[in-house]
Amino acid sequence: MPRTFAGSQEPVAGRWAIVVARYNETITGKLLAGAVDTLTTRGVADGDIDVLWVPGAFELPVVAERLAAGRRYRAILCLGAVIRGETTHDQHINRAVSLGLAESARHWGVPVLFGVLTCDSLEQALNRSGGTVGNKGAECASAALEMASLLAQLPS
Ligand code: INI
Repeated sequence: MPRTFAGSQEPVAGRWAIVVARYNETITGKLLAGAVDTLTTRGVADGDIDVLWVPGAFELPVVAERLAAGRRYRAILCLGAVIRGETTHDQHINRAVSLGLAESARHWGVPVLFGVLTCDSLEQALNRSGGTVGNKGAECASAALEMASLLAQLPS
């Protein structure tokens, strides 16, 4: 019989960080609300959640790295909304952010969640921040709970 490890939605004790970009705040505010609602609905206390605002998505990795290095959080949820414009600016942001967050997660062994919408239009972003296609912030919170629970079960 194989020994199986799987995380659950039951919150492990500890603190949770949400780093959120102010750029496109009408969208990121909804992602934040979705993330906080999911965490608290599953049983995380409000007081165990720290929210940190950064100017734009590009600034998410430096804060995530600092928090991960401090080892105070069960998971670090990073939320942003990058919407394609007339130039390739969005591609540079998306690449730097996705690689940066993945690097911090791997290096420190802490779940660093990629809750950044990478959309072609405002409409796509609205649909993914509580509209017709769900809420990326809520999805991130659910993934954070599962990963924290799984990592807590693994031998160190
Ligand atoms: N930041 C975002 O979070 N979303 C965007 O769509 C965006 N666009 O399109 O420019 C954006 N730019 C700002 C960027 O994240 C940095 O804050 C800025 O470049 C300073 O480093």
